[in-house]
Amino acid sequence: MAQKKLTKSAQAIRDEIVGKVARHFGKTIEDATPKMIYTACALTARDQIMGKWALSHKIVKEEGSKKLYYLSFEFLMGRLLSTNILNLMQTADYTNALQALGYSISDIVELENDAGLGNGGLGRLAACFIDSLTTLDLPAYGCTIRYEYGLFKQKIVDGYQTELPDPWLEDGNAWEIARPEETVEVKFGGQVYTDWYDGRFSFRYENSHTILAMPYDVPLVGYDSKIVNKLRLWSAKSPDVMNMQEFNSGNYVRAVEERQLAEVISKVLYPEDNHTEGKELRLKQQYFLVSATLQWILKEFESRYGYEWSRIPEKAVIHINDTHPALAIPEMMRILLDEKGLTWDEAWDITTKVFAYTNHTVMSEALEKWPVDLFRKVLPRIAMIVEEINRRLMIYLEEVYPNDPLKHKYMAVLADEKVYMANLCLCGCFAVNGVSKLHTQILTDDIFADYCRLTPDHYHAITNGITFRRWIGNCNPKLAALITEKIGKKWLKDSEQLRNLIPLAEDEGFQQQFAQIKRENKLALVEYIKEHNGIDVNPDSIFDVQAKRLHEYKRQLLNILHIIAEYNKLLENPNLNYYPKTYIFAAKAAPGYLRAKLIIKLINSVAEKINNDARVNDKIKVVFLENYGVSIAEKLVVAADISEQISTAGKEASGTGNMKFMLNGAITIGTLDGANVEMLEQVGADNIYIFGLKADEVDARSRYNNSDEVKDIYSTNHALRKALDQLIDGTFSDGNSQLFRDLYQTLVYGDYGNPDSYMVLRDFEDYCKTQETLSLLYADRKTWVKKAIMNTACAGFFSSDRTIGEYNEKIWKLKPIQA
Ligand code: 26W
Repeated sequence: MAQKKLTKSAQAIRDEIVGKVARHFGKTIEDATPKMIYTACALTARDQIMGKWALSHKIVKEEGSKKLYYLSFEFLMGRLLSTNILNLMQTADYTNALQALGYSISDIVELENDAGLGNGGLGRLAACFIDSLTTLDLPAYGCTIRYEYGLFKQKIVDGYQTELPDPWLEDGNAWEIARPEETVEVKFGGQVYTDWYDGRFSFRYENSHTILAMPYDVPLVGYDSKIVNKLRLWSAKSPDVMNMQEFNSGNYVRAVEERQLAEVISKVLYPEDNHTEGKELRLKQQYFLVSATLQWILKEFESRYGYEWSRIPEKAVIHINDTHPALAIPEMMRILLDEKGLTWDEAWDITTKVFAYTNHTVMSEALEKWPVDLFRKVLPRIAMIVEEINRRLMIYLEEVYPNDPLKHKYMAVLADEKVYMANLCLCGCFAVNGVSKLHTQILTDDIFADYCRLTPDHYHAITNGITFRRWIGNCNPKLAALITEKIGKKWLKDSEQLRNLIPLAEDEGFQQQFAQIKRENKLALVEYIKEHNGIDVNPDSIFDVQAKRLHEYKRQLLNILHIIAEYNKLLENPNLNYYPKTYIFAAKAAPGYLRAKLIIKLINSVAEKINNDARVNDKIKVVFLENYGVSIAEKLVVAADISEQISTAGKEASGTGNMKFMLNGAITIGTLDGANVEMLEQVGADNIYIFGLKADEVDARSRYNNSDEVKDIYSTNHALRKALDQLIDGTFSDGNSQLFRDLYQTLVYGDYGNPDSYMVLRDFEDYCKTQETLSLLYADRKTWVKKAIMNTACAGFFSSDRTIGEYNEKIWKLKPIQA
């Protein structure tokens, strides 16, 4: 291929890459491996970011800016090279420089391991937020654990999910900078003694066990921004290289064992999502992150403002991303009381002005509660502080809600020997928010209602968002370029400008270009599926995608039961006029969530049967893509025609995948749940397909046993009944009638006598009808494409820049840096 003449800036980048390969690896370009080229690219981008960083640091310091510390156990960053290059606005230069060296940028960026430090929505949201914060020039630090192993890799073996470790740091991490000089000590266990000293109580810890927390910083650039922020990742280290006493007495294994035990704290991310189990190691992780982070925050503060502790809320705001980092509240109290010598009232006054909390789920099994005994053993001083917070809370509650012991118990931080983390946040934070309008309404009217009545102005609804730089700019470059060609380039930073596309929805030329890009993206996915699953997929079939964690409330079961019914229908009517359809699933299940894993097996078994049945082969295909994560999401959202957002209404706090599909022109089939409600508001009822029970209808049904209603549906809806019966007649399990019996059982009879708790049967008929409407619509290509364009055009509201703007206005009150 003839090479383009390089621009000056592309030449400079090419020379930088060549230089890095030489200096870092001692190789010429000809001898370098592609992985070396990747690392060299990352290092050149990092150099530029570092240059900006020093400057930005100076400005933040000079301006004395208030800073946000966003504490989260998960930051699902994905790959960084291409988004960093995009944010530096150098995509074209890197593309051309690499091409001149004989490489394609898309191959090179694929060599980076995903930073998979998260389970799902909550972790990816944190990553989108940090991009928007930086893009908006707001000073912020993300704080998390440097897990040596991210979320497990999923491998499908014989249709079953198996889990493999994710050693993402194995080849090194070009983006991080170790900061050993900022290491702090975190103490666990031991005993607490009180002394009367200098006219006041003081607390002494004895026999506690020290673990070192060493930070690694990843600098972050925003899109066309002035500031460089950072993600701080804490890694656990043992203070002792090895125990020399053991070593000298010949116990070589024991000598290093202790060290390993210490370091296990930052070894692996817990793979549970929407479920908590109360494991000691998890509690240690929680305290490790918050203690290290708070020590750092207060040290920074002290070095600038001395002992003026009451000014902390002026200079820092600390965000607690779900309850997992809630121990930051008692830890702040501990440091202010025991180390800085403040009184309880002084310390509490500061603490309750610094912390803000976001709730991300209403699923009761996800609400954290810890046995207080475990607290007393692992965190004895924190246990004392929590007890005191609770004692004072009870006095206050008796004043505001007199003679109501049940309510007091429900609102307690400590009750029945358990620590209730959400209540700790509600009584210790100055702001609380839900992640969509509907979700916030459920919080304020229902599960947090009694707290909300006390300080209603603390409660906010802030609908989630996604960063458009990654979720269209980077993953759908052709569509991004087409949009820029039509409405100018400002939309990547000013997302409401996408509305300027609305008139183009009627423009035939634009429709064709839009449809052509979707087709090209589908072709790329077809190739990926062929390579990874060995399945031939028709690019002209409807791509119907459900990609998200596997959970009963997300109802992959509803989707697969409908597919089974479609399959049956086609077998019964071979001449049916049927628009070809490809159903694509991608989902990880928590390793201990057996029913979710069984649903994965069912999807794979149904896929196996249908894909190998010549009678329906040109009509339906079912694909399960293994190892879903950020990078696979990037391939799926751009290629989908239909986006499945079919959770039981009231259960999905917001969803953010829904927004990614919408932005890239997929049409949603969904319930009135989470942010779907607001998608409907934005795009209008003509352009989104809503079905099923509403949240209040679901709620009403959850309050009484409705076996009769379920029985009635089972006996009257024949297609559904047949699909259900096929779960236990061996159709999809080589004659084994037991394999999927648990799924049948929970739907038809229920776990505790309450059948169909996620309303799969109740919503089935409406779902099928809506699917049929969509298939008919797809055949009318023009109308479909028009609606698809409308989805992209109306997605502007879902930019995380808007979300961050709202957080800042309502809660954080940070000032964008000026200079
Ligand atoms: C302690 C175990 C655990 C781990 C993770 C419990 C709960 C979680 C998260 C709260 C689960 C989660 O990711 N929730 C999702 O958060 C997204 C971002 O706000 C929302 O869009 C999703 O609807 C919500 O399920």
